[in-house]
Amino acid sequence: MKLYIYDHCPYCVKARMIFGIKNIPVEIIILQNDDETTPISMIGKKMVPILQKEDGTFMPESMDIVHYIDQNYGKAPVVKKINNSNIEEWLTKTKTTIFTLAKCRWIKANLKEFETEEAINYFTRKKENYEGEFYNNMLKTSEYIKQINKDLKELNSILYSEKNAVSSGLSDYDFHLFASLRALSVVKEIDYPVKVAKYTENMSKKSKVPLHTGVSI
Ligand SMILES: N[C@@H](CCC(=O)N[C@@H](CS)C(=O)NCC(=O)O)C(=O)O
Repeated sequence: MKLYIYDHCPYCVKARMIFGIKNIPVEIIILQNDDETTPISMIGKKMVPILQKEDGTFMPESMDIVHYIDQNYGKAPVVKKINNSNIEEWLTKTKTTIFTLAKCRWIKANLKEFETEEAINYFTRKKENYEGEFYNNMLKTSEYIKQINKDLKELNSILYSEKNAVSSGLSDYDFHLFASLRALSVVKEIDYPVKVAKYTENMSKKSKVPLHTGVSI
């Protein structure tokens, strides 16, 4: 199987996680961010992640990929479906802060999807149209870090354990939560409370999706 992704993409992180967690071999292919032709030829739109299954067909949608792999590969399924978690509220509340901090940094972090000027400009233009200039967002760093540090303390108190987000065992929320925390790992000088820090490291190891701490800005 092949998984087409961007390294920064939180949805792609979710899809990557299940292969790592279940030890299922997959070839990871990182597309250039301005490559519209490849994804459109596969699924009719410019969106990743895309899984190329063993029969050659293509599957989009991160959580569909997670459940497809979980149910069809490896031993018994490992992902529980749980509704209504306060983790969901936390993720909704922190979305703007986390991704405003991350987006203006991803283009500077030497990620593979941003190898060319054209790829960087494509991403910048697309995001700045809706979310304001990266330059200005970068200037708001200390204000946003203050906010996320407060939010992370709250997460520390609602997190089930150092290993799981909402219950003993994996759930969809582990995929959603780790995807956001991994996005945040491109930001330097965040104060991670102990349980959140251990959860992030444990999930990175378990899923074999490396954090961006090594290229953080
Ligand atoms: N619902 C989709 C959303 C995927 C998505 O929005 N991917 C973004 C990358 S993070 C994308 O491909 N956007 C188009 C673009 O970057 O031009 C999923 O869960 O897989």
